[in-house]
Amino acid sequence: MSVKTLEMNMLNYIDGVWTASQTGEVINSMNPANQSEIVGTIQRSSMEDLNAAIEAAKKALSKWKKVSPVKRGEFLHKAADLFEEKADEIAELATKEMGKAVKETKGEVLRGAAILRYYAQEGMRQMGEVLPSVNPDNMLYTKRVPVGVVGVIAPWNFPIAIPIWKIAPALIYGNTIIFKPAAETGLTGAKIAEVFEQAGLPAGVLNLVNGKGSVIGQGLVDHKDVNAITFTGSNEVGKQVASGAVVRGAKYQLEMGGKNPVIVLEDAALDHAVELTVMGAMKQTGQRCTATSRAYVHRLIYDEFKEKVLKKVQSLKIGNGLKEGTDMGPLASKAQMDTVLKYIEKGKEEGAVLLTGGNIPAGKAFTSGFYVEPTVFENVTRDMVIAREEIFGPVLCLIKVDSFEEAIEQANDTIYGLSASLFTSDLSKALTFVNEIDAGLIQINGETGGAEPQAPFGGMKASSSNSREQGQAAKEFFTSIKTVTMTPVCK
Ligand code: UN1
Repeated sequence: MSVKTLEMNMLNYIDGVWTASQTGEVINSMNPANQSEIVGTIQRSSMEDLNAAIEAAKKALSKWKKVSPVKRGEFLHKAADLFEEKADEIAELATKEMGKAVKETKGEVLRGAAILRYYAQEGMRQMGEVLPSVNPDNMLYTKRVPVGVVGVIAPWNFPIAIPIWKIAPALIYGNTIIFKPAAETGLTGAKIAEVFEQAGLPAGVLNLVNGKGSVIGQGLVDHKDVNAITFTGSNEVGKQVASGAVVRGAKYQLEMGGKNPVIVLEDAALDHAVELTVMGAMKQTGQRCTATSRAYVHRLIYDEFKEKVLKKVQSLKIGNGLKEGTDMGPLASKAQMDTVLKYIEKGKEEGAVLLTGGNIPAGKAFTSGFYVEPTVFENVTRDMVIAREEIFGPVLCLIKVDSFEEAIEQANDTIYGLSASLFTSDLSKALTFVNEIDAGLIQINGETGGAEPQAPFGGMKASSSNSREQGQAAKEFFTSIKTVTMTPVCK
């Protein structure tokens, strides 16, 4: 197979300068829709590169934290304008790097712009509070200050929106950043850094390095001058980030896996529930920590729901994400495809019934990429691996239940607690669900995925480090509080 390299070679961005890595080595970014295409190259950063980036961020901090938050907001607005202008170009690049449909990557760029605008305005809002003191003459107040140098470790599944939802609050609250995108989407990561450069961000405020999580990510976690680490990725890596950060007393924030359930009751608007369950499971080829993974469906409507789900799933158009009309692109990498196929085999082995999908789709166009059919299982029991582990692929499990109570009990029987949906028209059941379900993100008649910039995002149990991102919640992570007491004394 002849391999075609597109002309894109992105460098590291350190202290306002685009530089080649001291290793002299690059990493190829492959197109998962077409293995014969190298999208471009990124740098394999060395520890020296990383140290230089951290040094630059440390040096830039003393000035950046003194810039008025209102002024910092102007940089964010400018970056938002640029992301909107370049939405098509960046979306196309991200789709080439990780495969999802271009309507989704474009949605991400626009979401990124919305996040930037939200945090730009944040620069005009409260950064502390005045409190009453035991001494009525005292001035007792809090002042929020930056945590300092922040390491941003971002995943490949949302290569634009997730970096921005970490970078935007970090910037507005006065921190400086070392950004390490996932190696699979390093070119998109570099484009993000380029946009901030074009927005006029001072040198050293945002730095970019590339490489393996186990080397560069771990290096960031372990470095004495990195005050906080924000991470989105797997639970396995999240644990390493947390233990490294704890050892040296750094602040950390983890967003990790999910095994998100929907419950469909007999009084649900069925077509709506079908549509959102299928999209929740298959959008982005299931590569979302918020993806719908288990559907608990009331016995009375189970057969009808199943039939409609299968019809919808079988109508999904699989293909190159760049093509108009594609619903589901390839998985992001060979490793991801192998993992998903392994889970499908495991499901069959353990006795779940495969209703549709389960294979690499037939045809040359598909074998040259990392495609897997949208897959639905039934007769899935709670002890099966496919009911317990996060698959991160287009696999949905249908589970018949006798009651709402049984559905909640089974839905909660997981180590995860990110998102959960209930489809019903019964208000009291909706209220019970909100009280009883163990999830940080709850939807009534909505899809398990999705997030709005102004609302806290994150999970319970093993899905997060009990922290939340976005909205006002981001302030907790990206600032530290000084409590100030001013006592008047008469001379
Ligand atoms: C969404 O569902 O739109 O990695 C956001 C993830 C999550 C973000 C999901 N941290 O899939």
